[in-house]
Amino acid sequence: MDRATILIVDDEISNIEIINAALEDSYEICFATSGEEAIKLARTVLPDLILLDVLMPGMDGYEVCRTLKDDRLLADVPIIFTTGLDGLDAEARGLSLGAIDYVTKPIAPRLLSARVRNHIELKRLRDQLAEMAVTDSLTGLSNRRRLQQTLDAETARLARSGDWLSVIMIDIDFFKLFNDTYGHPVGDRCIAMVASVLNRAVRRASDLTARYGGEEFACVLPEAELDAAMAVARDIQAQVRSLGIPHTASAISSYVTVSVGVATARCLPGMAPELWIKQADHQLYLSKSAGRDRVVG
Ligand code: GH3
Ligand code: MG
Ligand code: MG
Ligand code: MG
Repeated sequence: MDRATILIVDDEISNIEIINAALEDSYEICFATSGEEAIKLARTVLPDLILLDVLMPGMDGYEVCRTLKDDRLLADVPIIFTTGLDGLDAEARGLSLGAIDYVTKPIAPRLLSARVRNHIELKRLRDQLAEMAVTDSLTGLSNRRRLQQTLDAETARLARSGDWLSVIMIDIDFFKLFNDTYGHPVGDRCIAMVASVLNRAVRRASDLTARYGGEEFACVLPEAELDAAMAVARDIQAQVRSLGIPHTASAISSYVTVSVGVATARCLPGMAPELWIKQADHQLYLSKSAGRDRVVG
């Protein structure tokens, strides 16, 4: 398991040294000596936890906390205030700003490392749950929820530059007959193998492969024009065929095949993400009508 990264923020180096000594054996540590520096560093390293001093010249800890909570990328990073200020008011204020815990100086190293360990563990579990909530368990591809989130985000982002977006829809041919012939468990394995083809064919980090429903899949390709998207789609179609999964009941082949629809358009402000899905689905329908095992774009 990767070591978690902790960002220590304190204007006094001696405090950083004490905290570092308590944690360095178990975690990757980075530190900042001002609020401004902390925010910059947090955006580049995306820490798993932040230990944040309250009293600092310039931006104080409360202000840093507020800024981090407003940042989409950093809002979920747990923050523990470490401060010489004690008293109910200071603690309540820190917690009400969204900090997860509050420890007062002088730091008790054993107590601090125990609290940090618990919060890191909670963060891992939360990250795992969040990942599960957007992942299809049979194939490991994104599920429909992440597909929708990604489409929403990408259409909004690409509309600002008027850039291209392509969506590919893939559907396994005569799959009901496949299940009828080989049984549902073999059908599940077939779905998983087709999914692995998608992951091989779609390579850019910004691309997304998703299970849209039963034996249907979707790929989102930001900044891909029609030629690029068609090439990916043909690659998928050819690779599925060359998996060579027997399908004796298919009316068109001895092997499992897929039909593919491609939708490509420039993103413009106000265009709904559903347009791409609808269009790709329509092209997929044309591909089925034209005989299956082909790409229509
Ligand atoms: P077409 O070529 O027109 O796409 O025909 P088809 O039989 O593939 O289309 P249809 O949509 O009628 O059937 C899809 C089948 O996929 C029906 C359903 O039993 C099966 N299916 C859906 N989800 C799963 C799944 O998770 N596992 C398995 N094994 N089968 C599934
Ligand atoms: Mg201080
Ligand atoms: Mg279908
Ligand atoms: Mg089908």
